[in-house]
Amino acid sequence: MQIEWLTGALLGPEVRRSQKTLGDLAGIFADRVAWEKMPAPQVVYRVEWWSPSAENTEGGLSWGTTTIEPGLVGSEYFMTHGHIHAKADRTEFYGGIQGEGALILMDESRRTWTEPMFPGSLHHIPPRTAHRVANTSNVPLRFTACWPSDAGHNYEIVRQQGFSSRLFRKDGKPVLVAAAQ
Ligand code: M6P
Ligand code: ZN
Repeated sequence: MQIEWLTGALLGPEVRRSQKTLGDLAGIFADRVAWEKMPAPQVVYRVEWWSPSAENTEGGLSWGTTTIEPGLVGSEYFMTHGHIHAKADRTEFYGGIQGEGALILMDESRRTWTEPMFPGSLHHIPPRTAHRVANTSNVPLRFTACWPSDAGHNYEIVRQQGFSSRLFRKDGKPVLVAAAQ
């Protein structure tokens, strides 16, 4: 296995890849009318990762790099779906590589806050904390991640209840806005 540190790109036969398009992210962005006018096949982000241990292996780790394209749905920045770990006490590291953005975190009481992401930023996602990343720059945002093999992804909470705040561009700058209930 190899990593190209300047981009986070992973190289090797064991690398797995996935992507999420606007169509895959139905219901995730606030402005449904704007989302419907955009091309469903447009890629919002790609993930490449290496899982040397099988999923669910206690004690194992996975390593990944995510690339989020620049863009907006209405005035909301392109972002990852977001999840909380199925094993809720599992934590994770994120590290900014390229571009600028925000790590959006929400705790169990639905308090949401952000941490700025930039090349060299390093983030610890605490237990029981939902997380997603938004690209607030004009270039692809690339970040690396390391998570326990048995963390699992629970997407239901985000799909059903969303985050309590969303990141919109206002006057050219990111602003965290409480979501309509
Ligand atoms: C990071 C890690 C992965 C995650 C990916 C995309 O690389 O946290 O586990 O899958 O981001 O985020 P999401 O699963 O929310 O689409
Ligand atoms: Zn995670």
